[in-house]
Amino acid sequence: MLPATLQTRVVIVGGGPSGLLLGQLLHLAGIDAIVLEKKSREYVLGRIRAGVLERGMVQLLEQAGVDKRLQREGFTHDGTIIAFNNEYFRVPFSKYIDKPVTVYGQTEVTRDLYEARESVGAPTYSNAEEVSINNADTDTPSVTFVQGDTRYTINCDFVAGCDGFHGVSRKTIPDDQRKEFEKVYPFGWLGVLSDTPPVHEELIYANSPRGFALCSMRNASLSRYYIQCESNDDANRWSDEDFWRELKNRLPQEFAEQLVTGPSIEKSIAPLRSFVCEPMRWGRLFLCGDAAHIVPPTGAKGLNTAASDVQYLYQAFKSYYHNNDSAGIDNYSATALARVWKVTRFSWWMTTLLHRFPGQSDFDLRVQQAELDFLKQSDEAQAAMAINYVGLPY
Ligand code: RFL
Ligand code: PHB
Repeated sequence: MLPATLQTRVVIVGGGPSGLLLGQLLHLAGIDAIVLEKKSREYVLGRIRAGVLERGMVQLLEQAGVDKRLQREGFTHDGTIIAFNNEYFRVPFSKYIDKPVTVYGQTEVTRDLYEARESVGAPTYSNAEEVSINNADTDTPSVTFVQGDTRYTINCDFVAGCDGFHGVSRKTIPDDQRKEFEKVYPFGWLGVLSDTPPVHEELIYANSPRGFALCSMRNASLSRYYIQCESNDDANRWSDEDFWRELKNRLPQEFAEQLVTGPSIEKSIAPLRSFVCEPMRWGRLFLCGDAAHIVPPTGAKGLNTAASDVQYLYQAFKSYYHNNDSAGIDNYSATALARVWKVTRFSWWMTTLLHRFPGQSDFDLRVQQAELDFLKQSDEAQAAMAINYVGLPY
């Protein structure tokens, strides 16, 4: 194994959307950073995940200079449909807040960020193995990793842990110095991507007696649908035909009749959990995105919350390097967590409102129905949903 030593300001562990966005913003601010990604670029770009971007995230992508395709190809939505049994109503975001959301896939955001990073020649090491963060509680942290037959050591000022829920960053914080909060939901989401036009121009979140369903999209001819399933279900057990039948059974008849079906391009199951790690900083290591927190996808907050962390951390590094001011760094964890918990509450609320829970009593069902009725009738309840859905400010 050949040894090699590198030097940079910030090592970013993880080349998902948080790591790449932070890297691009730091690059534009003249702050050197190296991104380390465990997988290949093709693998990262093969993952189908989030599809709805808050205004704050779109502005951040604009700031990073990676919004051209998004502005061209993204769809602006200023409302969403909530369905219950065979009825539905619309929550018009624009009645309550002057901010829409943008429908544009995480896969495309990640592709745009990789291309931007490549075009400025910023260093990214893919297939980085055995990544280890060392001495993060001192003023001289370093990160080691293996790529091919070379073992690299990067000496740096700071480490940004953007390596997702299963990464090494969070686990680098000693057990007795972090507290983890977790709620696992007793179901998962079976998702299908299909080359078919979306059933409706806006998203449909449906609570039906057979469980939750969501109709989303990527563009005018690419749809993304989800249905609630058992946590331990296997996507291969579901034929396309079974999936479409089940989805139709969970939608109001008017939409079920309009649904265009076709072969699935991708089919996978995601577990649902809420998870928060406190604090989000240990010495010179800062956790960002899924490395620090997970939300259930109801409400589309995972990617967007990763983006708000990135914004706080980027501002903190900028103040530190440009103005010799470490207040942002010192306050990062508290500032990010204050927003993370509000988003955690909102995602938990939407999940609880729209899913059928195993063992749900008749009482629980009536309360759920009453809450949906209240949301349908109350401007105040819709306003609370709208301001959270389009994104709390940061
Ligand atoms: P990511 O996207 O997980 O990226 C982390 C990156 O770090 C790499 N990595 C390492 N790199 C170096 N060294 C190591 N030791 C490493 N260990 C891991 C990984 O390969 C990966 O490339 O986290 P990031 O950047 O914080 O972004 C967060 C978002 O990806 C996430 O919040 C959302 O995608 C969550 N999520 C969804 N959110 C939504 O809003 N709507 C959705 O429909 C939705 N679907 C999903 C999802 C997350 C899923 N996961 C994590 C299983 C569906 C799935 C399946
Ligand atoms: C998606 O399009 O993948 C999507 C949209 C909204 C959600 C979750 C996922 O709440």
